[in-house]
Amino acid sequence: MLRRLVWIPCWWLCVCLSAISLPGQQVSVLRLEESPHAKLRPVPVGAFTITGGLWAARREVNVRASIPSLLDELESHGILDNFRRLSGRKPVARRGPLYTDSDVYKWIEGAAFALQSKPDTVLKAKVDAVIDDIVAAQEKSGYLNTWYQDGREALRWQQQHTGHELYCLGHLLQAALAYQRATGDRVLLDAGIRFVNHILNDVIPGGQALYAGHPEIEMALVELYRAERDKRYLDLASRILTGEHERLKLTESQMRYTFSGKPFTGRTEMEGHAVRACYASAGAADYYLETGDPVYWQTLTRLWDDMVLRKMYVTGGVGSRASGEAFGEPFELPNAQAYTESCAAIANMIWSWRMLHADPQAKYADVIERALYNSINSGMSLSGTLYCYRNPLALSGNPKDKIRNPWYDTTCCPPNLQRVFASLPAYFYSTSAEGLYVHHYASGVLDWKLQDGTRLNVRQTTEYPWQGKVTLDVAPAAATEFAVFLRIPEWSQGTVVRVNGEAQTNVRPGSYLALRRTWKQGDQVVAEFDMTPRALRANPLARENAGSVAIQRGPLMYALEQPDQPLGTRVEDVAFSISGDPAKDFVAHFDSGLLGGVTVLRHRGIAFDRPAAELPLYGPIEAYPPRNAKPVDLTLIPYFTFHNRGEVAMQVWVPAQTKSR
Ligand code: FUB
Ligand code: ZN
Repeated sequence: MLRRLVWIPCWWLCVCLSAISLPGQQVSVLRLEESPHAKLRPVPVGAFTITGGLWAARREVNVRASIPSLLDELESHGILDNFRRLSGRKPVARRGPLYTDSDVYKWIEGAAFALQSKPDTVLKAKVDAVIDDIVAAQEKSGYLNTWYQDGREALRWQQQHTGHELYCLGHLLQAALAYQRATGDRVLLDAGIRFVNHILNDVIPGGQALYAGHPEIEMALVELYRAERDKRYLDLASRILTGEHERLKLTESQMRYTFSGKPFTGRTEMEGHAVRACYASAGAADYYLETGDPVYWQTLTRLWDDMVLRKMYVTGGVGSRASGEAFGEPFELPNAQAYTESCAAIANMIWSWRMLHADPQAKYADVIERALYNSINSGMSLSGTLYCYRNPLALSGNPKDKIRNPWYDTTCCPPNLQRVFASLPAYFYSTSAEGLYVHHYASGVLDWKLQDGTRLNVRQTTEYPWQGKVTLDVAPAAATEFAVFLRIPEWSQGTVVRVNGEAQTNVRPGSYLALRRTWKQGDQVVAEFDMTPRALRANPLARENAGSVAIQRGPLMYALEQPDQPLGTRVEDVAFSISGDPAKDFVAHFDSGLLGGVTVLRHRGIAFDRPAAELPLYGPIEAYPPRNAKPVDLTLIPYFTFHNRGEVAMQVWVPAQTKSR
């Protein structure tokens, strides 16, 4: 036997080893290998190992604390029992709103991405048990939804405006694909396909029109099409994106709010429920990546511009209005009242990610970075067990503003945050026919291949986002000519890039710098991004921000939070004092003992002697004499860490006075 083994040729060993490597190391979050209109292909989650820094810490907390504790919450709130009840495993009443199945699916998806990075038998066993409960609840027909089974059959497909049937199915499919890619196990995927086939074979032929009252299914169906190469799934996505409003008699306001029901290509502005609108747009972008329909692209770019130029917060959050969790009018961007649901920032990110793969422009990655580091990052506490549903840009410190909680009756955000953190390595690099795109920066090792099959190892070493220096050791298996496209963030106004010590030209903020050469082992790129803090103003039409500035350093937005200020100084009674030299105005200092280790900004500002709260609500001009001000040393923390020390006052936009020089 031993003698026989010795004869196994090396190439055969390689084939065997690649066959037993995990599927998650081969397929990304989006499988764009055969998508005709994708200019980029993302790398698999397992191809990039983040080894240190901010994201390594956040991802570790996600796996160690967040994913297990949310499973406990889903259990204790009866959300898993909703499945067991249908299979007869547990005789209990159904609990929670009608879309709770989706939260279980998103939890599975997050766990699946974690398994794509690192096999974990304990976690896998938990997921397998949950999947077993889910599949046991599925009807023979393929239908699967714990709200509309066992008593509500007659209501199926009759309440699509609010019913979330397709939404839950979409999350089921995404979870199933991620789990199949992590483990090779198709049990959940086959259950999802049975449900889709039931719609195709029974529901539609039965005369039922379809309507995504909450978009999500579109993305999932396109990804299912990519995985299974069954054109019916792409066509079903098209049917939903086109809408069947005449047959369903939907009202205009229903279609505006849900961003569904009528042709996507007729849309001209981001409106209605923010998560719905961005999920629909992400699904439409997926559809474009497969079809190249130019009208879809025109619509997508118009909508994306509407969001980014007029309706997005400086934190990357979207959806200003609590009423309807909706987009507001252009420039309607209140700070304390900002709704900015975590899911909406995530939806912005996943939509922008699809746009980037259709058209590799740095502006899409810049928006992803803004949302990821700020409005998404804030959504999960440093402990990993508390979550923001809303991510406002100002808080008064009122104890009733308990913005971080372990559980919400509508618990969409926690598992959504988990799946983003767990899948994050996939968002750092993509390949193109020309080479490698580097979108984001974190210490870690990429072990992947160029599109011509050349193995490629890239080691990033950096303290980003605390420091601006990034070193990339680029090592293809053999010397190969290709381009490394390095994203120069729009905020980095003075970037220096060197390749093997040689300074590069044409380094423009907000673009990809193409470094074309024959790359070989030992080659090194060093980028020095400009981390000078920037005082940002807002468009005058964003009226609440008039006279104020928000401070950004690198990708991070900063905030004043009460505990960091000198005793007796209230954040609502201070102003920044801007000299015009931001490096001197805001001095960066890494504080390893604060909030898990963050770079703070120190600023010599001014504090007003008379609290604004004591001034009259209204009065003649004379009632508001200039307040006396004295210098005060203020400290700003990264926005994403707000409220990790209780319900305290916090502010991103701060009044600014210009110092005469
Ligand atoms: O409707 C399901 C989820 O609940 C939405 O995505 C969130 O915005 C919340 O409304
Ligand atoms: Zn949410």
